Amino acid sequence: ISSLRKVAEDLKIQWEEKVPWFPKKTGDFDKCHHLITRFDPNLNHDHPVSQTPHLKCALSLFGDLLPRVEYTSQEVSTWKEIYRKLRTLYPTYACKEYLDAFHQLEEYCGYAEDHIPQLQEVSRFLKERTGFQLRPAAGLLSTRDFLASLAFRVFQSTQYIRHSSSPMHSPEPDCCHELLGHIPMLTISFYFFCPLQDIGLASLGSCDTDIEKLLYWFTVEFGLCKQNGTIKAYGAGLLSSYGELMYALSSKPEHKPFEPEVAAIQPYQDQAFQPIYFVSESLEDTKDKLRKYIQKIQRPSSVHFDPFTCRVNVLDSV
Ligand code: NLE
Ligand code: FE2
Repeated sequence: ISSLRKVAEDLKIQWEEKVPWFPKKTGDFDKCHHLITRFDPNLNHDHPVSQTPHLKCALSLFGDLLPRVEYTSQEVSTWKEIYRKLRTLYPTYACKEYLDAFHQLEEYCGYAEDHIPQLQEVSRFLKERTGFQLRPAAGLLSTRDFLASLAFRVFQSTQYIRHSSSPMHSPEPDCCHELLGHIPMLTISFYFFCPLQDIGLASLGSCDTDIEKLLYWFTVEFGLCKQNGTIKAYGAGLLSSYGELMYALSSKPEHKPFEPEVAAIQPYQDQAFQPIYFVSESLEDTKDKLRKYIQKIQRPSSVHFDPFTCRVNVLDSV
């Protein structure tokens, strides 16, 4: 028996050496907030941060403890400008599901041009709708850390707002991007929450190259789809940037049919507008293709999310 135990232990060690560490429970997120710093806010005026992020101390907090931010009147006016402009564009450019969700948020979740919704109120609303929860993030996270949280139905969200000098587009996430781009789609359970959690689960323990192929960028962030014969946006990176939203739906960029294998290897342009966008036949088509593609991915082990304990169980770890 002891030699069997030794073999099991050796196998476990081998597996742990091969498979990158990943969180098994929400408490592990304290190890999942590696920031990517591409722009130094003090040197680069395009940086979306207009104030020092004050969130470091709050990172492990959840539920009713999400920090409130007192936005300055300058910040609220940046929000107002973006909100007003996007609101007039959505009926023409956003997919129908987004539009319905956005109206619901205005009605029930405090979305308004004079008020930047707090993560706390939004998280509570989301939890009721799709079981997703928010967690504050201090900046752009590594793809690995960001996707890992999706496996737990946790969406890591920035809280600061972009600089007032660049309202039309920000190269990195800020609260306009999270609140206007992501949150409406996160309330639509039927379309998005399942594939999104699947992407998260597929990322756990995967190597860096596989993580980059999980199709996150050209669907969740920059996806377009057909609706009643016209092309509409469902990607959050577009729905939060009035500059890129109009550009993406103009004749300037290239539009390609959404094929997961092609979209997965298309490099994502992280500082300016994308030269190529992928258009699916419908939102339903995005969802189906995404799920099939994710299911085919070979994983080092199979993982399962237990909604009662909010833990990820590793089923066959050798
Ligand atoms: N370009 C987006 C915006 O301006 O809101 C942010 C993209 C973050 C990946
Ligand atoms: Fe995003």
